[in-house]
Amino acid sequence: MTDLLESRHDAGVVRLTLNRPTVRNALNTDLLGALASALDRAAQDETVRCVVVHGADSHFAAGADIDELAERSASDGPGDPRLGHWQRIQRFPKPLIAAVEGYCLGGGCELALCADLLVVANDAQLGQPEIRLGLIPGAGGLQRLAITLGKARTMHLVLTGERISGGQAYDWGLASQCCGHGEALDTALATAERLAEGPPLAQRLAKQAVLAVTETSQQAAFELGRRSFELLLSTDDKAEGIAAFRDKRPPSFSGK
Ligand code: CO8
Repeated sequence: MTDLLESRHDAGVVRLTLNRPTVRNALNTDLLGALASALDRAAQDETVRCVVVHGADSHFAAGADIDELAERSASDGPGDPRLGHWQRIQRFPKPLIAAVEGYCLGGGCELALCADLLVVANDAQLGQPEIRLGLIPGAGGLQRLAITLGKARTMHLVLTGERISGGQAYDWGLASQCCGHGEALDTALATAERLAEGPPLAQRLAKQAVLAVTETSQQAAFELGRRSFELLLSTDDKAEGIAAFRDKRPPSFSGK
């Protein structure tokens, strides 16, 4: 089965479906690479004006693939292909909308936060549970949360790993639209259709200008977060966190 489904919703809108439903659409290297390549193609194709990304089977994505994460260590470093895939996703220059139902966790939440517009079902569940694996968010999610939510709420989310509902994410300013259960994709596609009729050059520059205010000036913080994530990949606590997830038991962390 293909991990990423790609279709034209209408003339100017591409729909990308994360499609690993048996693992709640967890983002493995192949899926991330396919997503990055699809966005590269959409960026080059003048007929594409807007992209909507969502998950199959009523969930967005439950994070990085924990089986792959178990094998990663600090020595993978900048040569790790996943890093390049994330960078290509984050550099997509046209409007990108994430339509979120169900679980939107860890790297899945980080992917949703990369989108320019986030449409959430009110009962979706968003969170950064990496701390329970002895890790931190490594793809810019921590920084994007801090920029939008400020210190107190971001600390709470990343230190406890607790989830918030889609309704809460909307109330806190993380999401641009909130809708009922099962309505996120249609709501996102309707917004995408409107964007596809807009002026592409002005949209591209508007996106750049907003990111310049909210993200570009924070590059040192993004870089520190990425390096901290890489360091944590080789700790005993990460190994214990992942073992505990697999054994379906609470972890016992040693601080090493
Ligand atoms: N990776 C791999 N497999 C997963 C993942 C995942 N992230 N999430 C769920 N699965 C698998 C489960 O192992 C299970 O498999 P099996 O059927 O073989 O036992 C199957 O999906 C269904 O899962 P559950 O039985 O647990 O289903 P529930 O509905 O009870 O729970 C949850 C769903 C809440 C999503 C639960 O599975 C869960 O907590 N998953 C882990 C969530 C998590 O910790 N995510 C963070 C991962 S770390 C991360 O994302 C770091 C990103 C770093 C980016 C770095 C860029 C450089």
